[in-house]
Formats: sequence, C-alpha cells, structure tokens
Amino acid sequence: MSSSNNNLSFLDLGNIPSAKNLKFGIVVSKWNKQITDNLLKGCLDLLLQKGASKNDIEVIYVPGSFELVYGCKVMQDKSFNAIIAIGSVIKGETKHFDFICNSTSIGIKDLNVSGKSPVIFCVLTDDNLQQSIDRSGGKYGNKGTEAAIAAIEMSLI
Ligand code: DLZ
Repeated sequence: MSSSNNNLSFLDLGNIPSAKNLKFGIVVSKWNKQITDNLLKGCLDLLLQKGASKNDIEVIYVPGSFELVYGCKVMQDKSFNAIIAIGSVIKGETKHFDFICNSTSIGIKDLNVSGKSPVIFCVLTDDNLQQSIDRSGGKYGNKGTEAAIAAIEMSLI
C-alpha cells in the first residue's frame, strides 16, 4: 500500500467538495506529538480552505493512539458530520506496535459500523520516525490533508 501511488495531497483543491456548514470533530493523540501536530495542521488547513468555519471544528486530545477509539466514541455522541482520528504509531522493539495498531484500527472500524457519524482513520503506522515525517508534511505529502478530504466526502454521503 504505497503512499507514492495515492498521494491525495497533490489533488486539485477545486475538485474537492465544499466543507461550508459542515461540522467536524478531530481527536488527536499526543504520542509522537511533533508528527500528530503536523497531521492536525494539514487537516485544519484543508478544512478551512474548503470553507469550514473554525467554530464548526472541535479538537480534543487523548494520551495515545490506543485512546483514540474512546475519544471518537465520545465525539460520536455530538452532532458532527464526520470525525477524524489522528495518531502516529512508530514501531519499537516490542509487540506494543501491533497491539496498538490492531486495536485502534479495529476499534475505529467498529465505530463506523455502529456509530451515527463516520470516523476517518488518520493514524500513521510506520517503521521509523523518518517515514512518519515523510507522511506528515514531508515528501509524501500530509496524510492529515487526505483525511480532511475523506471527512468532507464522507459527510456528504
Ligand atoms: C505505549 C505506547 C507506545 C510504546 N508507543 C506508542 C506509539 O508509537 N504511538 C502512540 O500513539 N501511542 C503509543 N503508546 C501509548 C498508547 O497508545 C497508550 O496511550 C498507552 O498504552 C496507555 O493506554
């Protein structure tokens, strides 16, 4: 699944639907904060560029990616058109990476199956810090921007 083959960050902004009058909840993991801050920036920039109002975007923080599911569940009880989960998991020497990635992705999938608003998966799952830098405003664009586009599109379904 190569980012270089599907780098939505280079898409023409004119082809993306308007975000005017749409409401977004964004849940951000504080783990690897330099990465998640950049993902959040890419996400907010795109939503605002496409006409979303700052007043219609709520950002909350959770300690790590494992807590994203609970944060998104809380956000699903409010009336957002879409929710975006932002995290960065970087492989270490233990199996922690697998547990966090599996539980976070399955948890967010479950919220999409059962909840009333779509949850966008903006969680980088990289082998090393450089890969994360490359995908959070580096040479492979910003996955936060791509998540914002997905959130707009899912809001309109
Ligand atoms: C514990 C942990 C580790 C080792 N690595 C990461 C990581 O790379 N990215 C991330 O978002 N969170 C990590 N965490 C923290 C867990 O997500 C979680 O916050 C703690 O296990 C507490 O439940």
